[in-house]
Amino acid sequence: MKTLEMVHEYDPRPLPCDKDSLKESIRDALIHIVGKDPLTATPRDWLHAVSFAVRERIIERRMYTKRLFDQEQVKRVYYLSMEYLIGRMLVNSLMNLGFYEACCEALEEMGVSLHEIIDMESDAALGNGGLGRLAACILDSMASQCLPGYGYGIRYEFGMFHQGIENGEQVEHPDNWLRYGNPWEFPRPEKIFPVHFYGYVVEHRERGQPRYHWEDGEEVIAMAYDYPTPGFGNKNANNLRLWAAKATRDFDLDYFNEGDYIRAVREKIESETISMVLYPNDATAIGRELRLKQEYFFVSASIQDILHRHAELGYPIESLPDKVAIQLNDTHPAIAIAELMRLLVDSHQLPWQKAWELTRGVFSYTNHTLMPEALETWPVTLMERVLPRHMQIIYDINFHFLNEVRHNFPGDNDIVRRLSIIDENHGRQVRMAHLAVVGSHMVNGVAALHTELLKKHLFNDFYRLWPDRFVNITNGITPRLWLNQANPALADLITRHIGNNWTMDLEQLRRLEPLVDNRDFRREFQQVKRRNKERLAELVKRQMDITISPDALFDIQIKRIHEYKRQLLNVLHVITFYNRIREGRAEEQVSRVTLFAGKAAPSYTRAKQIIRLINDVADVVNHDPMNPKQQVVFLPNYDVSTAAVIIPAADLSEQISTAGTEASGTGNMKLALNGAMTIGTLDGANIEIREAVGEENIFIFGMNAEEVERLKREGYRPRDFYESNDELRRALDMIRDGFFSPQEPGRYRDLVNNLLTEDQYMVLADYADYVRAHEAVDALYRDPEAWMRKAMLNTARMGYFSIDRTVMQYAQEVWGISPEGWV
Ligand code: 26V
Repeated sequence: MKTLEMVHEYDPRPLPCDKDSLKESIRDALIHIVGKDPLTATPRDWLHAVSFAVRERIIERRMYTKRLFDQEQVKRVYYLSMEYLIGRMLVNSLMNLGFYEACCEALEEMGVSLHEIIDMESDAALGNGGLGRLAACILDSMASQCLPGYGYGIRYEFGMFHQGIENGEQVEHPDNWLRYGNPWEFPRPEKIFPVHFYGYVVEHRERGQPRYHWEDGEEVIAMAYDYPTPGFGNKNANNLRLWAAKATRDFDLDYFNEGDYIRAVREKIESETISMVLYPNDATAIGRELRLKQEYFFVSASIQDILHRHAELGYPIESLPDKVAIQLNDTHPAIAIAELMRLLVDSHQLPWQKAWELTRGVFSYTNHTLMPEALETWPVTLMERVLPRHMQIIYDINFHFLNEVRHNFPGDNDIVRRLSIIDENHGRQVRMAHLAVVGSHMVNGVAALHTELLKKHLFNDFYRLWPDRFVNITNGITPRLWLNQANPALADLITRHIGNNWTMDLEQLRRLEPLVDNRDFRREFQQVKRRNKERLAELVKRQMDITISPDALFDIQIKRIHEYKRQLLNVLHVITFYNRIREGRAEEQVSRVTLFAGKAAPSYTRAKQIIRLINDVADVVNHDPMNPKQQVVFLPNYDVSTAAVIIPAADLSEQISTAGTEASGTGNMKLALNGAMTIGTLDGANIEIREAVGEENIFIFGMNAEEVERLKREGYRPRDFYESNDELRRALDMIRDGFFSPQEPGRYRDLVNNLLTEDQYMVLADYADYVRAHEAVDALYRDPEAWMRKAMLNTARMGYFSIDRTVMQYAQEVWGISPEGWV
């Protein structure tokens, strides 16, 4: 590790971070940047002033970090992702920089409460769910571990929609997160790259060689916005660069000579729509032209930027894989493979084989889902129209690739058809996952089971061809946000007993294990959970005017609403529990609050129905005077900030997807780390969580992935389960016959009929064992001491799931980079 060195007379003398210096910076920012009188400034003015004072200190670090990386000629890794679910930045920055306390005091002396202004900041919600949050955790880890890692993405004008609930139903509102300006970003009007669409390709010969020119069509300008990201407890800051689309006319001096002025303005607006809105994970998004343009837009700008930096640092193009690694976060940026080939072959005029060797040396690809409907394909006709040169290059890549396949599997035409990048069976489609595998030197799944299933099913042919290309790198979460920030009371308790090294070395938590036998520690642990439950109860009261009791067991399912995640299974248990109470068969059962939160894709009708059902059931259950033991809550607008309040308050974590469907899950890790017990299937990372915490400290139920496969193969008949289980039949009949929707008795008829006839995710098959597992939960919860011991062991044994372990694995096994940074 190096120490900071000033070489230029104008170099920033690192700004002091004590209370008085912060006070001065905040005051200056309020007056000179925000432009407000301290006497009349609003809470948002103060928020912006503090943010400016903090970012001054971050950008200095960024400057020195960049200098160091340049000087040491390090290899950099670029993370290409359509999504970053960052959340709020002020507290995160203050904590990573280590002056949260100082800032709190500085503001207090100025008559402002940090706590009151924190909530004014809008979440940066530039992602859908797990994949986007993983990208944000990875950025935090790279900066904290001094790895030269850069994020590239899109600066969406509108992020993930805001979810409202009206009459029990989801309504979507636009997320205008930039409305009040964004103090965290540095616009870089000089960092611009042209991005080309449409047009056609002209072939000509140059010294006997064919050369290709992509001509005509449209051009959009990608302009950079930089978000410097500070590491935790060090002096490093990396960079997240988000691209916004700007009309070329803005950079065109002839603009004012335009004849058709109105048309010119319309074209400007059209080109700027490219970065307007984040697509929800929605079946209707698939195959949309604007989405393809978004993908190519940010990929093209990023690759140009990367090559530009490489050249500026004086490196020859042949050394690209020695200086650059590019990680593809799912297939969304996979067109980067064709784009790099295009630039190497057409602009740098490298021979195809050389260009291909460099390209494969640079790229690696992470798969995040096995769900067939989520796998990206693009109609060849669309690709030909929008990106004609890329389509040619994809054909060429495929030509060379299929020759290799034929060589390895002589005479096997079937495997050629299955492996081809072009799917000929569904009206000629480009399979982006195939392009990603062929163009990468490493492909990884995100949990052990997921990687095994990739090798066995989705990528089986590829695995037979190139077994060494496949690795598993199990996901992780950042302890800085998900324990230190979200759960200050627990963080403090832990630090008092084992010191604070756990924030950067989560395996340290193992040292808590002996403390499970310490009665005082157990009591303190329990008090922390209690306080966190009170904090959540206050939020529920404030937002929904529902009073929930912190004495009850908090049973939590928070994630995107999707059939495979089986919120319906949870609802069936809620109804079963309700029926037992009504029949006086529930003396043994503990009081429960079942809390759901999550968004449904706007066009995913069934998922929206599930939200409505949860709210209908909540309405009945919560208003039944004969039911003091049970409450159901659907908390609207789940996002990073609400997750940080819910997770520390959870007793029970619902991870109940059909085995073989959830690639990993990361909410499962956040909840267990915060001392919630998991009720879950043997799916995704749940399997590894069970290994880590011990099978006696987790409630596993239902079929495993093999059993699911077998039942599907042998013919699944959900009605058999319905007919042979009285409680299940009763619950389903109540939903179907309008018990929870008396105003509209037929509301859920189709939903239930679908469960009885198809039940794609085998809810009914797992129901009985799920109810049994919940009985075991109840039995344990009745013994608070025993429960607390197990909950504590969950916290103590979750060290493996630190994102720092994940990122170090990528660094060593995939990227070939090592730490380099300031102390
Ligand atoms: C996308 C779509 C789009 C079309 C409709 C259905 C559908 C279903 C799922 C998805 C998810 C796409 C990728 C994704 O977000 N995967 C998540 O990645 C997390 C980080 O690796 C992982 O923990 C989650 O298990 C995985 O679902």
